[in-house]
Amino acid sequence: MQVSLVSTTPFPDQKPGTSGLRKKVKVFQQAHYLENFVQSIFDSLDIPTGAVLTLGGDGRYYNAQAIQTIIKMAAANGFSKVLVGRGGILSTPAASHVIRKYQTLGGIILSASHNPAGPDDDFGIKYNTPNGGPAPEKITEAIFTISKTILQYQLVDLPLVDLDKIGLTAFDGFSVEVIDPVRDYADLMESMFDFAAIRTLFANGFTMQFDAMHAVTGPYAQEIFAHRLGASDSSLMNCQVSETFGGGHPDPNLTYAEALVKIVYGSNPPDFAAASDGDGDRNMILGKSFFVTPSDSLAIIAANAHLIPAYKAGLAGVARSMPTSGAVDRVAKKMNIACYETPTGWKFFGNLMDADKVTLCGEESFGTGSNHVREKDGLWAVLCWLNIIAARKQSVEAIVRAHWAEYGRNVYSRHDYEGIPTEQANAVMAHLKAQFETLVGQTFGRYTVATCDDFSYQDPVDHSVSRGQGIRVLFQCGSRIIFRLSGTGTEGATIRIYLEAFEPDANQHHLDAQVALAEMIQLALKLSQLVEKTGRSAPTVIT
Ligand code: VG1
Ligand code: CO
Repeated sequence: MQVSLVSTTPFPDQKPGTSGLRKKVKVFQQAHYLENFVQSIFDSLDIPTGAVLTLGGDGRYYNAQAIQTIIKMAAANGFSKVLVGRGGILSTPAASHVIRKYQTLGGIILSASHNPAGPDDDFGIKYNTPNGGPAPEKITEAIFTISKTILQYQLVDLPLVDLDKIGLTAFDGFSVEVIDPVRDYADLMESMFDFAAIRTLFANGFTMQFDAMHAVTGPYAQEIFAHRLGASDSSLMNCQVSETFGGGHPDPNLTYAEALVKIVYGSNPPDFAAASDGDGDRNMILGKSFFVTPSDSLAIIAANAHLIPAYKAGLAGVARSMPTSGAVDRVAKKMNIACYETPTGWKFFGNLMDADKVTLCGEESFGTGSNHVREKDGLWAVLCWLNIIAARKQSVEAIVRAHWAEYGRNVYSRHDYEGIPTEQANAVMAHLKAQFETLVGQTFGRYTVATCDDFSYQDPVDHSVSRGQGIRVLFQCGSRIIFRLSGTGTEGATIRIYLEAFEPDANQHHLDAQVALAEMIQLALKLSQLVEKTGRSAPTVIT
C-alpha cells in the first residue's frame, strides 16, 4: 500500500474537553482539521505490528465521511485491521465492549453525545484506550501537545469501504471488518441480567415506554427490549436513527425528552419509562408520573445490586463524580464498601475500575455504569431498573420512597446557564474564587459556610493530580453548592450550578426539589452574582 504524506499546519484549538474534542461540524469540515487530530492520536500511540483499531460513532451527520477518512489513516499508520460497526455505528458503551472483547489497541468514537447534530451543529471525536475507557488526561494532554506542532499526516488511498455489509474487506496487509454493532453488546447484557424475570414482567402486562430520541440506541433497544425481552413494539419510540437525531436535542432530561415526559405525566402513563442520549451512554429513569434523579438512581442501583445476577457477589466499591449527590455514599457506608469522589468525566473512573476498587460509578448528568465496560451505559441502567423492579415487584416510585425512608433523601438539582459569553462566565467564577477566604464562617439564613475550594483530585492508582475541577461551597449542615464550567459545549460557556441538601425527615420527602432548595438557589445567585454579571434571569435547563 502506498502511504502518502500530506503537509498540514496545526490548529491551536484541538484541546479535548470533558469527553473528547467537540466542535461544530463546520469546524471539522475545514481542510485537514479531522486529519490533524486523528494523526495526533496515532502519534501519541505506540502501534505494534498486528494492531487492531475499533471504530464507530453515534451516526450523526459527518459520521460516515469521518469513518472513511479514519480508515485510510489507520491503514497508513500501521494498524493491520479496523473493526467498524455496520453503517459506521457503535454506541459508546458498545464501542467500549468491542475494544475489550476483541482486545483492540483502543478505539476512536465519533460523537458529540447529547449535543444536536446536523450541518450547523456538533461533531466530536475521542480516543479510548485498550481498557475500553476514555483516554485519561495524561493522554489527552499528549494528543493536544502533538496537535499544536503537527506538520503532516499519513493516509493510504483506499477505495470507499462498504460499511453497510457485514464482513471482511482485505487490502494489501490491511483489512476492515464490518461487525454487527448490536449483537456483542446485547449478548453481554443478556449475560448480566435476569432476562427470564424481565420477560415474565412484560408478559404479565408491565408497561414501558423507551425513547431512543432518534439516536444510536434505537437498534439496540429493538433487539434487547422487543426481541429478547418481549416488550411490545409500541413501548419503543423514536428508534429510527437519523443523522440529525430528528432535529432534536438527544439529551435525556425533563426538558429535552419532552415527548416522553408528556406521556409519563399524561393521563395513562406506563409503569416505567426511560430515555438515552445521542451516543447511548446516558439514561433517564421515570416511573408513573415520577422522575428519578440520576444521583438517586445510582444509589438505588447500588443498594439493590445484589438482586442483579452480575452483582450477586457484591460490590467492590462505588464512585461518583464530585457534583453528584452523596446519596450513594450513604449506601456505601451501610454496605461497608469504599466510595470514591472523582472529578466530572468518565475518564476518572477507569483506573478505579481497572484496579478493582469500584464496581459501580455514576454522575449526576444522567450517567451510570459499571465495570462491565469502561463507559457509562444507558441501556445497562435501564436493565438494572427492570431487573430490580422484576425482583422487588414494586413500582419505581415505591422503590425510591422506600430508599429515602431508609437512607434519608439527598435533595438535588442542577441549574444550567447555557451560551454565556466566555468572559462573563469567567467573571462569575473569578468572583466566587475571590470570596474563598471571607465566606468561611458566614451564615446565610439556614446555611453556615464550612469550607470553600476549587476541587482537586489525586488519582489513588496512578497518583496523577487534576486541579480546578469545580468550585465547592460546603455548608456546616452537609449541604453544598458547586459551580462548574462545562467542558463539552461548542458555543460560549455553560455555567452549571449544582445544589444539594440532605433531608432526613421523611415528612419532607414529598417536596419538589425546587421548593425544598429554594433558599439555596437564591443563595447561589447571591454568592455568584450570576444575574448581575450575565444578565440572565433564569437557567436554560433545570434537572
Ligand atoms: C457533561 C457532564 C459530565 C459528562 C460529560 C460527558 O460534561 O456534566 O458529567 O461526563 O458531559 O457526557 P460538562 O463538562 O459539560 O459538564 V456525554 O454523554 O456528553 O459523553
Ligand atoms: Co453521551
